[in-house]
Amino acid sequence: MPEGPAGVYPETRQSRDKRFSRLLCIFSVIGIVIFVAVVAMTVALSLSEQSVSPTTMAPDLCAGSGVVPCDNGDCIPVDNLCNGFKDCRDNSDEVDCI
Ligand SMILES: [Ca+2]
Repeated sequence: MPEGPAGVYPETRQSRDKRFSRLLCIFSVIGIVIFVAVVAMTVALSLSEQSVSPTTMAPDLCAGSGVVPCDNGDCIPVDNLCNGFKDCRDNSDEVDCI
C-alpha cells in the first residue's frame, strides 16, 4: 500500500474544502450585496414616485394651459384662484386675494 497518496489526500481534501467554503462565503456576500442594492433601489424608486403627485408640474408647464402654478410648484386651474377653497397644498391660491 503506497503511503504517499494516502498521506497527501487528507491535506488536499482539507484545502479543497477550505477553498469551497471560502467561495461559498464570497458568493453569499455578493448575494447579500446584490439583494441590499435591489431593495435600496426599490425603496428609492417608490419614494421618488410618492413625492411626485399628479397635480405637481413644473411652473413653466402650468402657464398657457388654463392652469396656474402655486408657490410650492403645484398646478391648479386658474378658476380655483381665490375661490375660497384651499386648492394649493400651501394655500397660496387663497393668499393676496382682493
Ligand atoms: Ca382656491
